[in-house]
Amino acid sequence: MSSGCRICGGKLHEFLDMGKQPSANGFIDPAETSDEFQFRLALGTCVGCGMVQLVEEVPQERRYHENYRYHASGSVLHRRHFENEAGRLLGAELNGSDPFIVEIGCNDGVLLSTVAEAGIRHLGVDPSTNVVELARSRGVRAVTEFFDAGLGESLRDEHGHADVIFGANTICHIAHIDSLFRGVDALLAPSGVFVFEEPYLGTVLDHKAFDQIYDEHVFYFGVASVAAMAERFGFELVDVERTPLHGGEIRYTLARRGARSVRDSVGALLAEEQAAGITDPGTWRRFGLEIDNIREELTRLLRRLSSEGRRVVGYGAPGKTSTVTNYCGIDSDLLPFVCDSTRSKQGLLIPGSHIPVLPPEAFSNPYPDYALMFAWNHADEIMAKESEFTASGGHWIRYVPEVRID
Ligand code: JHZ
Ligand code: ZN
Repeated sequence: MSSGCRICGGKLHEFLDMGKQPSANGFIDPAETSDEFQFRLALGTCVGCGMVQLVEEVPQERRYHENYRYHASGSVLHRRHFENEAGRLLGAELNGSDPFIVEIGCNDGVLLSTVAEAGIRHLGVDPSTNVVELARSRGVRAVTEFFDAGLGESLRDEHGHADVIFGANTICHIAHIDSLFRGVDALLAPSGVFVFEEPYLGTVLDHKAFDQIYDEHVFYFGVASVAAMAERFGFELVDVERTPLHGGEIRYTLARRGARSVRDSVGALLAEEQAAGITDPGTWRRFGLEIDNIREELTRLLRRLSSEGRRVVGYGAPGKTSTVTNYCGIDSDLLPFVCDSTRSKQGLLIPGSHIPVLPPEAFSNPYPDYALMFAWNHADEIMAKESEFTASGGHWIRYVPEVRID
């Protein structure tokens, strides 16, 4: 059972139970499928501060370790996005004398490699050794650690204050949020900014992106809940901006309370959230019914295609694939394999559903009749790369925001 809100201790109102699920990036060896770890994937809203969060959680050591499978540089879209983001920070924030940026969850150095090239003092912090090694090979200075209060203090003692603390698809993964903010408080310069971009609750709702719900995403940030969280820990949400990755995220900029003026963007998005009823229990009850429908339609479609003798395979093995296949009960009978360009996922099985992950070459050898697009947030890049598939009569299947054949 949950012990309440991780931010304010308030009671969690549970609104969605997606059943027993594995850790989404816990790809497994075909020889080691017994005794697979599972937890109950359920979401609740805090009645005190409004933060949507997992009811139960998976220990962080199980999620981040020497074999973290997600490599942030795996798409052109991501590389360009973080190059631009680094450029923006270099121009707007890292322009004083001897500036310093710390990235929490630097992964393979997708952002910091640009900062390193510019010769700016930086430090990546990431608990997963394998991705830290990749970052180092790109000239990034990085340490293998979980960020918390103690680390924030020791980094300040060793390197001095940071002008920017950055995180992308990381801050919502950190359950010990109080310790995280104490670390940020210790490390951040008085006029510095804490910037993070993360999956957006509003996008989950609009796109019915139920596959963004998995163990790594402990929190489902919204503008109102992040503003409340910032305030609780002595900060202020001063700017928000929509960014395009993962179907639509928000970049939050926090400063120490009163240190910067609050941009109009904050009020504007808050108003949008209110109009959308993002915190209303009824909204999420409907969401639960809608995703039940997606599950029914998708499995019905896959069963029909299978009974008609059509070949269907999956494209992409993002963390999302685990939620979709396990929630919908899709196994290797319905989907013999998925292909993915990440070498360290190939040869392994999707956790829970045990669908094999093969290299992209398997896709064209020969092309299937239909391909289920799991990496839908990279659809433009993938469909352009695989244009031969549709040219030769193949069809893409989408499942968010609705089941559809293209
Ligand atoms: P992608 C990530 O989740 C990880 P995931 C993390 N947990 C998080 O918080 C969220 O983002 C927000 C493959 N691919 O980016 C590579 C191809 O095969 O949607 C990846 O395995 N061919 C930190 O896992 C997957 O698709 C291609 O051409 O949902 C995409 O994973 C391309 C472009 C990608 O992240
Ligand atoms: Zn709370």
